[in-house]
Amino acid sequence: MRTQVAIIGAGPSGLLLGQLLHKAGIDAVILERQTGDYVLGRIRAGVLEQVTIDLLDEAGVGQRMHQEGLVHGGFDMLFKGERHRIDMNKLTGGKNVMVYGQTEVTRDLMDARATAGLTTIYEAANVAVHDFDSAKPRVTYEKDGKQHEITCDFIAGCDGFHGVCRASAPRSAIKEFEKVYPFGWLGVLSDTPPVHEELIYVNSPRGFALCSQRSETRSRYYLQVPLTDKVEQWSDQAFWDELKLRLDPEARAKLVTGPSIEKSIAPLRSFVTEPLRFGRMFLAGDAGHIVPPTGAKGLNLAATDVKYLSNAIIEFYQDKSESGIDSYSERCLKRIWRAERFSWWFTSLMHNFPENGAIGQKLQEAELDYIIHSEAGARSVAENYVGLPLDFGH
Ligand code: RFL
Ligand code: PHB
Repeated sequence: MRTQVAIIGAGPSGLLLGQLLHKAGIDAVILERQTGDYVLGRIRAGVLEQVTIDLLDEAGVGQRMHQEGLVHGGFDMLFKGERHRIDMNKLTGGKNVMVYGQTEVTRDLMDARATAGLTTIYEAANVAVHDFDSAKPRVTYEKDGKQHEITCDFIAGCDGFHGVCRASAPRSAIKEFEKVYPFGWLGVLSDTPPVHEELIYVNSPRGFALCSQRSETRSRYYLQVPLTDKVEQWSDQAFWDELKLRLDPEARAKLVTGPSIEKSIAPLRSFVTEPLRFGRMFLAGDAGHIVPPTGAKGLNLAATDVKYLSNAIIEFYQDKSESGIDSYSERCLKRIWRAERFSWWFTSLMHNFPENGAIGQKLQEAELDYIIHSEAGARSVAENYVGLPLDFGH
């Protein structure tokens, strides 16, 4: 088989790239290790920045998001038992975020791809990338017990943190920066009304908690837990009991509990690969970087990587120019490091680090107190949370 761009991974990065290239008349094939249902079953991100919303519109898949997504102009920070609102909309001159699940974004992109009759090969085993140092890269894979080969002009590594593309880059050409946090997030999805109309980020001496949502009838909650905890140890009752202990009295009284429809533990990590280009192979999304989820930046960063990458590839074919692909890595990394910085900072501010002792908790509370009382402090949080403009710093 021959295509212009072989995309590895049918998560949000790969699907969005496929859609943007299709809109520009560029042919792409997507190879995915899992089934479509498996990809849709992964409950992950919930908050979209304006740049992501705009991109989904540009890709022609924004209709349901605008109907069903919830626009949020602020969120609460809870510390020392009291809640304080960060009015993002006011602090950023009118910017908001949209609460719309990654599952729904993925579903919309999958539907658009199916409607356009585009090729996604699910359950592709042993995907391997070859010759990306030349002008004729190849991808091989197995499907139904047979070996297949795709020749292409470019390979897009949209295959997440555990993918094959980054792992295939020459070790001498790659630099990796990593920080692993000493805790994880235990997440529960439940068909119960959210405890509050906006998100609540909680700093408590018992550990971080987050009250999020997917709709007016579906809630998503998270608890900071030790990395050694196993999800089987956490009954629904134990989860709700612990969440209540981390909330303020009003939220505790209002919280509606119910059976979990999904429960999982995710480790927290900051990770960046440099560069993001290896000849004719590019990394985008979680394949190139990971942020801890506290700042809600992972999916949004994936979307901006894909915007830069699709622009670069379109420029290559339409204008016969390599300047976009030459600057891809550097442009992306600037935005990535800004989001890494914010996500690491917000994670450090909100979580309990037992090794920092009682003074660690006091210093966090003093910083939170400063943020809510200083317009400059609150604005800094707000402008990062809604997402820095694409041309920031230029
Ligand atoms: P994905 O979603 O991991 O998709 C990669 C795809 O590649 C496939 N794959 C392969 N296919 C073929 N051959 C191989 N060898 C392959 N290896 C892997 C995989 O099966 C998969 O389908 O990466 P992508 O597309 O870059 O998307 C990134 C986002 O998923 C991720 O950044 C976000 O979910 C992060 N995140 C959040 N981001 C936000 O912007 N806002 C949030 O509110 C937010 N909350 C979260 C999050 C991530 C979380 N977890 C579980 C890590 C909350 C959580 C709990
Ligand atoms: C979510 O709803 O899954 C979510 C929201 C905000 C975050 C992380 C996750 O910061």
